[in-house]
Amino acid sequence: MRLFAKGFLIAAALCVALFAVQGCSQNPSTTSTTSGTTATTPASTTSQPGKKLVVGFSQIGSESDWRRAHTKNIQEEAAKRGIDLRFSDAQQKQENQIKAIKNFIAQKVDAIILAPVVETGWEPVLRDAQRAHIPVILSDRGVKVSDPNLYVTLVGPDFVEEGRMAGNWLVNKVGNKKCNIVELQGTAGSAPAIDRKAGFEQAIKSHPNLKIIKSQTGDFKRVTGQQVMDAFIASEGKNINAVYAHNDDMALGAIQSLEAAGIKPGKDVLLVSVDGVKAAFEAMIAGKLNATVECSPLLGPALFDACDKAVKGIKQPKQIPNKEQCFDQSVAPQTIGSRKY
Ligand code: GYE
Repeated sequence: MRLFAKGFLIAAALCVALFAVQGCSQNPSTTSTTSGTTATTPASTTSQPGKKLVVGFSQIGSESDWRRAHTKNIQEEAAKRGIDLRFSDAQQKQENQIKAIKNFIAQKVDAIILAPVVETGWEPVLRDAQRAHIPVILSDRGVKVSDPNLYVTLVGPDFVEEGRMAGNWLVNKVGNKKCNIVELQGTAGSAPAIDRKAGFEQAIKSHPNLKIIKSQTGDFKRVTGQQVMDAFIASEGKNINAVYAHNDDMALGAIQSLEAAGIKPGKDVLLVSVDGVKAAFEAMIAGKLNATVECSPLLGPALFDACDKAVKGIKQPKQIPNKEQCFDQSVAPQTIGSRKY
């Protein structure tokens, strides 16, 4: 009897030790921004050692440098962690994203990462995933749903704050001078387009010398940004003092448009945008873009940490943000070397 009890104790101690080791190795890069209770939640079968985590990733498309860096980062991080990533490019269409999610459900993936092109219209397919007990983690953009339990968490920044930072930069730059602004909006109905507009408007609200005189979508793309800017110049001409673009690609398109019209970007017309991609830093160094608000696309590690936790049933906050800042021409030369996207 005594021998049996001793044996049992040793076995139990071994189990505890093994569990502790596994717990560390399965979760190698938990970010400081995530929080949750770990102690009592049982691990699901999908988190067993040796079994590859299968994650479906519904990407919007490849509309911008930001998006391409985002895809690359997620694919590289999946490879690093030995995750079986099923990648689907929706070419900007929500219907393709819905199809992709249905496919992932049929494949019985462990988790789904969704970068939703627009905010609305997701309820039915998210309900399908919920019924199949597949957790959905949102990347960068938010959705509007009546039931917050339809997704686990949103790994992404505060777009309103980004818009505010861009607006504050312009307010400081122009001081008391009159400033007619044209706005190049992101994809209609997308969270960053809606929120970056709102944040910017908040920042300029109490400064009547700054006014948005034209605002139209350029779909987050360089060529569309250029075309819309051509139209702005055709109707407003020299009336334009500044361009606010919801992303760098559209600002870069606007720069080409201004130059073609014989207007000096960065000098005759100020330009401020969002993302902080390498090409924006190059444009700042060339004196053509004045400022950009950083929005990091390097979300892979935080997204897969969130997937890991979700399959283990660990509670997570509803949003996992990342820290951002505004860069202008004065810091671009010494900063460009350390930019990672
Ligand atoms: O700013 C833009 C991209 O959702 C944060 O999408 C993302 C935005 C990013 O196309 O360049």
